[in-house]
Amino acid sequence: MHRRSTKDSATDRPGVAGHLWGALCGVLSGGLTLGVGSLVASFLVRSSDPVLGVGQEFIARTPEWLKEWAIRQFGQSDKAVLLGSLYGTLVVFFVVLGLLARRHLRVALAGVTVLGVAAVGATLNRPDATALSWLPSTIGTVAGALALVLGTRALRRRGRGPAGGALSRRSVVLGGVAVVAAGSAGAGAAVTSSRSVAQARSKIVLPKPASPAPALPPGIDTVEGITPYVTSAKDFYRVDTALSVPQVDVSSWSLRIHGMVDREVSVTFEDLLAEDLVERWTTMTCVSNEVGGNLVGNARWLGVPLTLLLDRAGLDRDADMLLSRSSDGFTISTPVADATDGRDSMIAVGMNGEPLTDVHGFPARMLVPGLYGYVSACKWITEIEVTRFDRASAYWTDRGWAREAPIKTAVRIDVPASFGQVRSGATVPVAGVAWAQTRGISGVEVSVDSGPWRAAELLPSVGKNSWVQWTVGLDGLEPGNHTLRARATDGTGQLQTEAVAKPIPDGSSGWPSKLFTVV
Ligand SMILES: Nc1nc2c(c(=O)[nH]1)N[C@H]1C(S)=C(S)[C@@H](COP(=O)(O)O)O[C@H]1N2
Ligand SMILES: [Mo]
Repeated sequence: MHRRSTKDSATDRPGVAGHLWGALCGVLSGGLTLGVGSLVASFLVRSSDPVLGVGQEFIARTPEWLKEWAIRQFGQSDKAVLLGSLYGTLVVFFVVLGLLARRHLRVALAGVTVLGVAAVGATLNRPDATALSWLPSTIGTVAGALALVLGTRALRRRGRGPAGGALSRRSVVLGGVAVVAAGSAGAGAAVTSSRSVAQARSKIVLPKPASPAPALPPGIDTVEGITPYVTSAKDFYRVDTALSVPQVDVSSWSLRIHGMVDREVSVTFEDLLAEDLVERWTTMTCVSNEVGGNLVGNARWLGVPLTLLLDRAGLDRDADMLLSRSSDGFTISTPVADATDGRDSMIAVGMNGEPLTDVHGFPARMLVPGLYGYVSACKWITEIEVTRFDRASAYWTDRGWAREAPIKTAVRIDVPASFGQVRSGATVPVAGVAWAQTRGISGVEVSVDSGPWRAAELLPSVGKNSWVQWTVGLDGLEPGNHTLRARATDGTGQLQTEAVAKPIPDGSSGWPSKLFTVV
């Protein structure tokens, strides 16, 4: 009895050093689980990465209001925040397991196993899962469990903390090296894959369009602080469900059009470039854009007219929906009527004179002017299934967003800045952008402190599918706080609605306002 209790005293009450060792053991085990998992995943399918799998599953199961909140709160960094909190949770989880392992190794092992099973489930649930998707999480879990067993054994054998012996110290170093090696090999493989895609992309020479876009007219971008008329790919907003940007191998890529068609059509990237390409200015907008928000951008897109490909396939007259699918299994439903009514719908391969960037859908994406992105703009597109709304549905429409989602007339005030200060006595410049794709903008008006509406000047535009910049100077404002409001009228003479609506289910509405101070 006496002997046992002396032995136990070392493992039961190991002091701070022992706790640290336990926690470290847990972190090493976690690092190995994830590192080895990622490493194996990088050799099989990127999407079978345990963390990405769990993250994607997490996104898919997150309630709508929380997702909305995250996008509003963190904007473009929503994915970084998600991954960060996922890693944080995992670190805490493994520290707890490491501390538990000392006395309840079985419980700790059960914990690792539960996590492993969850990761396997999540990766198998991915739309692009393969027959081997379960493997990375499984091997990672085995590695993590092994680390936990060995680490705990080492501790028990020494009966002391890591300060107690060279073996412990060596195993810490070894474990650490293994984690770093596995992790960096996994990361390295991911970098290599995105590099080879970047390299393939840099070799692409886009042909001159058979039908070019109009040149930019003089007189745009003339107001300081106004949104640049052309949005660069770098500054273009990004919205998608992909935790890691899909890296598509362009040499094996193809787009297949099938379903309710006379004949299936399959085109490679080379096939697309060999067609007569059209180039068009189009402003894209996300349905999640709030009034005054920046999930909107204007670019010069190069691509193959969608109707050319659809005509080749021959649509069944009963078909009313195009179901696009991306390389990562995301789906988008587009009404056939909108896509084929003569607007410049295309399968785009170029943006502002360059091939698409990976973030914006390389090698090809769909574009239908006048429809919010989630019902039109499938990135990394690989498939268009011609079908019917009563037979199929898509990712966001399954989650409560509208089936029909034409872009609503909208205006944004860019100048003055929110809560900006302007000098009294001088003319106050006011400026912004307005859009009503397919209808165009015929006027923008502003009003200060609920005073009379004043017409703004519209700067030149390149067409109805692109936004227009507007500006107006305000004189004689008293020092103090002021509220500015704006409203636009579309090309059909319809004033944009004052009714305030949230983004869900079919886009926000309402007149934007801005507070500024004359000092
Ligand atoms: N494959 C894929 N395509 C997608 C999405 C996505 O999540 N996955 N999001 C859509 C949404 S909601 C919008 S608003 C646009 C955004 O395109 P961008 O990121 O190039 O601006 O892409 C659309 N296409
Ligand atoms: Mo969107």
